[in-house]
Amino acid sequence: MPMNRRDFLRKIGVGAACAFAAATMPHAIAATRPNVVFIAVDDLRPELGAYGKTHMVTPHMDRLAREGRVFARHYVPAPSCGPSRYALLTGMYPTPAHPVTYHNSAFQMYEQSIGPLSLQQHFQNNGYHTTLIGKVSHTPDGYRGGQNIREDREQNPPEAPGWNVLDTPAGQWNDAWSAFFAYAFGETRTPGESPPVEMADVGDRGYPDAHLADAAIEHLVRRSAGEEPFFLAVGFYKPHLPFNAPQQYWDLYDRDAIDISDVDPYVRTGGEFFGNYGHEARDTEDDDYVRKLRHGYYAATSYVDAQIGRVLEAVDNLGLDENTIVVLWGDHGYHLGELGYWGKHTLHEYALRAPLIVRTPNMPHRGAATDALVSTVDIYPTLAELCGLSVPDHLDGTSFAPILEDPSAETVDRVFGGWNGGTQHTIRTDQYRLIQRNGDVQLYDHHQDPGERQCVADEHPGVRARLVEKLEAFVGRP
Ligand SMILES: [Ca+2]
Repeated sequence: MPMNRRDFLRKIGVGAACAFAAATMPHAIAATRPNVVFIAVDDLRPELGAYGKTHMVTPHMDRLAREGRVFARHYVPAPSCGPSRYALLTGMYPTPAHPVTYHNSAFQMYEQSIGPLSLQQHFQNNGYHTTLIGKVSHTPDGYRGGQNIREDREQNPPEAPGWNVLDTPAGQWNDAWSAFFAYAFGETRTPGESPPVEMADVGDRGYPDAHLADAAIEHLVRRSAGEEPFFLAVGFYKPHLPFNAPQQYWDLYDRDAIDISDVDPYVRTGGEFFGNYGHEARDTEDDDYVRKLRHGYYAATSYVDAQIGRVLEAVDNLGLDENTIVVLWGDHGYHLGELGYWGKHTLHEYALRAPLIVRTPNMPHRGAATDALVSTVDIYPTLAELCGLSVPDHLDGTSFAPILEDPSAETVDRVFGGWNGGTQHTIRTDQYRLIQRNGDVQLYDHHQDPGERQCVADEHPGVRARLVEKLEAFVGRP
């Protein structure tokens, strides 16, 4: 139930004098350009109520979907945090000409001073106040070392330029990397030993994402009283490994009812999943253990959903919703055992398809999803267009603003992806996915086989040749 601004400020403990000042100067009226609240979620599959997955308890993302536009076919350009987020913030596909961009070290392009004008820099240059909270670029606080220790910041500048403020609380975990791999009670991961899931009887602030939401709300209060339009990016950590969440979110699911029929238990691959965590000497041929792993992922998803809900509630209760664009973005998908893989580092649909939900003020056809193909590189030009900024020349993407007006519109007919230092590439069209890897070509027909279980490259030589040509033109571009 929405409340008025003054009551909301009182509820969250903003003092009366400050509340009065803020209440008399609502930003939504002062600004002519829309604000942007960008919410990044780490390793979030499109396994949400909003994506038709009714077994999931994700009421807040589902509400955003009802009020905005769900992109059912949004693809990331690389199946890992660093390159995907680099593509987001530069509006550029990773490129073989700079293979570092196909690794988690992508942000080193800025260290080498060859990174282009970043999304947030473009907004900053156009009078926006820009804030980073949490994992928006690759490290969990946006600083190169990811340490979030004030004394280190001279040695560790931001990974990417253009933030007025970086403000990531680390809570009882003391530094951002420890918070990123948090276990309850201030504990953090011991690589190769800590379990991949944890259920602790703690409140929401027993894990870091609630602290990130607190910081985001605090900044929304502050910015809503300011004169400038703002670009606030908050990057939540869950459901990234370890799949940890307070018990109340585990209790939302009946483990025995969790469907694992699409898990292929006969292979156990996934370097991050099996290399960085201890697995109780049990393996993924054990159905109970597989259900426990999925249960953890679902609990962590519902936990982050609740924190996202708190941020959305603040946007609305502060009266910002009438002049604020909200974007919810997943940095890539995830295999939870499908195709015999646990993790994200493949070029399959499971790894490259990720959530994207956009809500704009005055959006027509609210709640209508779109099947149009879009890529993460399209977000930069879209936000620039919506906010009346110029569209820089270096961008690879195409604005999908027309799809926000009309969910049946289409803006591109193909999207691309790559991985592993630029040695593997993929092209996705309306019907097909083609993957090229070490001279091997795989082709999947999504009209027949949405799970990409049956390679049909030999059955469709014409399609194969046409897509290889398009893909090689993409890979070979300057
Ligand atoms: Ca990620």
